[in-house]
This record gives sequence, C-alpha cells and structure tokens, in this order.
Amino acid sequence: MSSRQTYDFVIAANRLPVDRHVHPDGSTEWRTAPGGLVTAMDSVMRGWDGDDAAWVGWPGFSGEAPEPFDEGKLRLHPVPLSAQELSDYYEGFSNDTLWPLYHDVIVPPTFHRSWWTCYRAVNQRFADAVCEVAAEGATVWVHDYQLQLVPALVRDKRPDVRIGWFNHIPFPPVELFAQLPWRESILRGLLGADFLGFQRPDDARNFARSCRTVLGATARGEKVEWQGTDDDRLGAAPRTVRAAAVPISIDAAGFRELADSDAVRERAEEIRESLGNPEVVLLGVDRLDYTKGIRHRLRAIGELFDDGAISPDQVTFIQVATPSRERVQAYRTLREQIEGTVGRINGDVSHLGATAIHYLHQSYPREEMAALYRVADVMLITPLRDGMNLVAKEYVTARHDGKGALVLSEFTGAAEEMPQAYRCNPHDIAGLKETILRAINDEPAEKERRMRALRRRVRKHDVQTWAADFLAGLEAAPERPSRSGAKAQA
Ligand code: GDG
Repeated sequence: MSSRQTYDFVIAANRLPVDRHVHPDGSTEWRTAPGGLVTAMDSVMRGWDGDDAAWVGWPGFSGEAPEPFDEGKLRLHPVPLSAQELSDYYEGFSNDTLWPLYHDVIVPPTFHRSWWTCYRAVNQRFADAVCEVAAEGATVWVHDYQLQLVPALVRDKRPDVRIGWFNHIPFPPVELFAQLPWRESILRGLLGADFLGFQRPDDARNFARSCRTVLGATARGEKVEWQGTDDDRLGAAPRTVRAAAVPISIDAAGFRELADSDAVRERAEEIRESLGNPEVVLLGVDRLDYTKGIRHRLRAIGELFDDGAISPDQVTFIQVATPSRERVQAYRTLREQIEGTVGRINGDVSHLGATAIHYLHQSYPREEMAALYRVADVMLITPLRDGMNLVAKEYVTARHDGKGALVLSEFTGAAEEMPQAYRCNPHDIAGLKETILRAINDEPAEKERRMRALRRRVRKHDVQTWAADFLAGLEAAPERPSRSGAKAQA
C-alpha cells in the first residue's frame, strides 16, 4: 500500500492494534494484538473502501517509538511514551484516577496533580500526531477515556476535520464525576468533538448533565450547547455537540464461524473430558479487574458449595482471570483476595478427582475462549459496573446450539440489550445464588427460548452495525470549515 503523508480516516486509541515480538536472534515482528477494540476496528477497516486510513497509538513499550509503518490497510503511527509517562499517564491518571471514578468509585480514585500534568502532555502528543496524519476534511475517530482531551486539542489546530469520540467505559453520574479536580478541562476536551458515542443512553445523559452542572452548558435531549471560554485552548469557541448511545458489539458472524470450526468443537469435547465430564460447567471470563465482580461471584459459588446446593461431583466452575494492570496496587490486592478465596473454597469442598473451582490466571488464544464458551452450561457475568461486556455477546453467539444460560449483572451495558438473560444484582449474594441455581435447573426449553432471543439480538446488532451507526452519527454533524480557515499551527 501507499505510504501517503495524510489520510482521510484516522483512528486514535491508546494502543496500536499490534504487539512487537522480539525473537531470540534479536529480530522483531509485529503481530495483531488481541482485544475487543482491535477486532472491532478490524471489521470497520474491512468495510472501509480504499486503503486510506491511519491509526495513531502507543506501540506497547516505553522509550523511543519506531517510525510509522504499514500493516494491511492501515498506516500505523506510533506515539512514544517514556517509562515515567507510562506510569503517570497510563497506570496513574487513566487506570488509577479515571477508571475507578468512571466505574462507580468501586475503589477510591487517586488524584495526583503530576499525573494530570502528564495526561495533558500525552494527550497533546496524540493530538499533534493526529493533526500530522489527517488529510483536509478527514474523519477522526478517537477512542476511550485515555484520550479525552484529544478532541479539543485537534479541533484547535484543525477545524476542518470531523471528530468523533467513543467511550468504551461508563460515563459516571455528575455526583461522582464532580469529584475530579480537573472536571472542567475533561468536559471541554470532549466538547471539541462533533459527536460523542456512549455505551448506554444513561452514559450520554450523565455526560450532558455534567456539562450542564459543571460548565453551565445548555443540554437538550442529545444536544449539548457550549459557549466556550478563552481561559485555555480546551474549548474556546461556541459549539453544539451530540452525545448519544451507540452500544458496541462483536463480529457475530466471524465469532460464530470460529466457534463452529472443527478444531474448536474438538477442543470443547477435550476440555469437558479433561474436567471429568461434569454434569454442569459454570464459567467466568474476565480481565482480573475489580469492576468485574469476581469476588462477589466467588462468594456466591463458595456458599452454594458450602451449603451443599451444588456438589463438586456434579458441578465445576472455571474462572479465567486474564492478567491485567499488574503494576497498579488495587489490582494486586484484588488478585491476592481472589486467589485466597479460590484456595479456601477448593481446600474445603474439592476432593481428588472433583475440583470445585478451576482458576486460570492466564491469557488464551481466541480459539480456546470459543471452546470454553461451548463447554459452559452457565456463563456467569457479574460486574459491579461495566461499559458493555463483550463476553456476554461472545458467549450467546458461540452457543448457537441453543443450549447454555447467561447470568448477567444489571450493571453492565449488555444488560440493556439482553433482557432475556438471567438478570442478577451481584451485591445481593442470596439473590445471585438463587439466580445461578435457576440458570442451572430451568427447563431446557426455557433456556433455549432465552438463548435464541439473545443470539438474534447480537446477530442483528453486531460490530459492523455499531461502527456504521457511529460513523453515521459523526457524518450527520454540520459541515466543517475548510482548512484555509484553520488557526495557525502553534
Ligand atoms: C472495555 C470495557 C467494553 C479476555 N480474556 C482473553 C480474551 N478476552 C477478550 C474477551 C472479550 C474482551 O477480551 C473483553 O471485553 P469486555 O467487554 O468483557 O471487557 P474490557 O476488557 O473491560 O473492555 C467493556 C469493551 O471495552 C468494549 O467496548 O465492553 O465494558 O470495560 O472480547 O473475549 N481474549 C483472548 N484471550 C484471553 O485470555 N484471546
């Protein structure tokens, strides 16, 4: 493909969609990085006509960044981060300030002025990179909470481009958001976009309410009107921005094909056999994150085993807890708690040949995940707060044999779209235990009815429709002035 200087479509996300692998002989290779966003944008790119796109993101290691390079249809534009920036902007401000604040303050957010200074500087670097690669009138799609200042910083230099931002995580109620010492700057940063996409209508409403309460903006329905201020470059001009729900989804056709492949079917049988062919397999798949409600799930499962309501002779629970953010203290503490609980339950109720909980703190290939879904009679998804939760959508898609049952927390974005799931409140341990038992014991016909409806929903609202809806929302924004009207570059 060409190595043009500028591109009509630019994606900006914290991470590039590739990982660098260093071979023993010192040679390096880029491999597609696993993950929801990569899969989603890969589908978008397959539908994109032409090879005219660039992706701006961090390459995954600190220090000097490699030169821009091509990967398939994409021009990859690495943004460097030093070890200190990785610690302050990413692990600090993004994952220890914003992440807990945006997830209902499940753990207390940490506020450090030096982290904020670094977040601003890194967002400026991303914005500069976007401006460098965006062609006149380009469409720029910014992703997630790590880059909330980028829309206004790009807008300041490039009023000619269309800017959309999508939030993969929840947007908190103003009562929580207001804790953030830099709340005005974040809102002004976002208001630099033309269109803001959220997982749920409630997230979009929370954002609009924050703009009204914190900035004194006018918010009517999905429109936020903001007069701007001239105290800094984050939102100096009057703007009207649309904030709406565009729930993300999965590549349903692709995932079904994977789950249906001979290799995955065979592997599923192998897994079941290796477990000793239990009557019921319960499954949890999550990044090891305090938002995912793993501790609450274990509490309920542990009590069910203790009560004798389920027995390890018939029921086994597999928990895949993918390693995540291991340098952040809250994640280390969580890991210790979870592993202590799993050890306690297994020690008390397992016996030789009948293990109550199989705990796997590892990351697996997609094929293995699909095989695990096929094995799971009941999928347990119990987050305390989750933007969407793609695992729920993957599970119902993989179980197109109509079997299986989905237990789903009402605090996930997915719950809004998946009312036929066995809904639960993970804080209510007694209720959660009852729901798990119902999901195990309900009649097969009832389970099949629920699964059919859930599968249909995901098939109709897949990642391709998500991307199309987002881009349509962005396209509907008013025309931008031409670049000749742009401010001089700073
Ligand atoms: C954020 C929001 C929102 C997990 N372990 C492995 C693995 N996974 C895959 C799953 C799924 C994805 O990672 C996880 O997606 P989730 O949606 O469950 O959660 P987050 O990582 O927290 O993602 C979330 C999402 O963004 C998208 O907008 O839904 O609310 O928090 O696809 O299958 N994949 C492989 N090996 C693993 O070990 N291959």
